[in-house]
Amino acid sequence: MKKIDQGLIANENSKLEEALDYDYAALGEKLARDNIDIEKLTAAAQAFDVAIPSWGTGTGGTRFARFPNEGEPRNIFEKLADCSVINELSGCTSSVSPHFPWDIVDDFSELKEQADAYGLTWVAVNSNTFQDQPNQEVSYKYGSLSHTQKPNREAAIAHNLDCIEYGKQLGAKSLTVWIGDGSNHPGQQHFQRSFERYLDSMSMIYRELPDDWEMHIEHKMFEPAFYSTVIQDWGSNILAAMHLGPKCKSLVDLGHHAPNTNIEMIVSRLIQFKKLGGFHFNDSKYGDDDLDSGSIHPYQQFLIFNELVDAEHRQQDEFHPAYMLDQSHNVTDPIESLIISGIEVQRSYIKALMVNRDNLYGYQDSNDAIMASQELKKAFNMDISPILAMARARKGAAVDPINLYRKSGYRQDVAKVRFRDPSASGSGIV
Ligand code: PSV
Ligand code: MN
Repeated sequence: MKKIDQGLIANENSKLEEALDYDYAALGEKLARDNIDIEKLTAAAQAFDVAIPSWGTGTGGTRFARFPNEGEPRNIFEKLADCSVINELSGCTSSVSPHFPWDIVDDFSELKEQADAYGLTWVAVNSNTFQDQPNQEVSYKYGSLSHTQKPNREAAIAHNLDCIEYGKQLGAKSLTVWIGDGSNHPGQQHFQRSFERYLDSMSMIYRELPDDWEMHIEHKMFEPAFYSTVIQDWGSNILAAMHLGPKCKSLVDLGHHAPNTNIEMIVSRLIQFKKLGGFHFNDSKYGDDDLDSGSIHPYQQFLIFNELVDAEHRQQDEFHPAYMLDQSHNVTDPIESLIISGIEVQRSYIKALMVNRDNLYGYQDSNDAIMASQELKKAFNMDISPILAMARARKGAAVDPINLYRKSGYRQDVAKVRFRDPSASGSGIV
């Protein structure tokens, strides 16, 4: 089942076919001079996939305001429909990551069937213990899994166990835990005791994890807690993951670090110790800005993929990181931002595949700093757009996705039926 008219895609693609063939052939010749087979890169682009967060399809906002778009999804079924549009046009986003309780439904089998019909799969389930729900008996105001009081910790543990049950019904295989726990004032929280309480709570969840599941921990330096967070950086993250066991790994959200942090090096360390669980891709200028992937620091994103491709090349053990976008779209149509972002992440991956690893290792061993950095820059500076466009064309996706999306009139069509209470805040990250 498709949301975008297949005839429209075929028709629009055919108008661009001749120019694409020409550009693709020219790039193929250029790459062949460096012994790079363009067909291998195109096949890799076709196989590449990055998951969409269900909450990313709603309009985001800040603590000051949220300006909802017309026709934004009101429930997980509508979010799923938008995810299908993103995948139909980008050809590289065939999985969806749900967030609970936002995405709870009465009948998960119906939700699974709907995703199956779109050709989408469910990945990592996300728990939410950073917000109180209506009628919740205990509050997360002062924390959840690390709360000083047992009933509050128990509620957070129980919610995570529920998330595993929902995920099982959807066919997901991992639980991602991000908590808002932390403090706003020096002295407010005992650092060691709060971490101990967190580890105790997490071990109760870990114990219930199905054998073929993984648990991913997401660190974040600040926000909503502004002085300290319980899992503030990759150090606390990997310590917790090592403490909990082999099924627990660290997840890197690009926006959750101090500006100028060498994230690619963190990635390398996590790979080395078999603790890299996955990514939340986004971009950032100042903090956890949740901007579109590759829109601010495309070279950083490439350097991260350079580490990932290097691990693939070395056939690193236990290396199967999960890729997902995690962004907040405050002023754009989320469908457009997510299409572009998925393709930008795919672009970084393909460019990293173009690095000649033997040359690079040689330059590193002979301490040739200039040539080593040029080897990376050469790949980064190459415009590989024809490869990505060809990969989309071959998958029946759109050669020019944004133009096609606008021509489809999808947003205008859903706006006619998706009425919502204008005072509702919605379930985006606000
Ligand atoms: C909040 O910063 C956050 O972006 C975390 O990264 C989570 O992954 C996401 O929200 C959803 O809980
Ligand atoms: Mn995240």
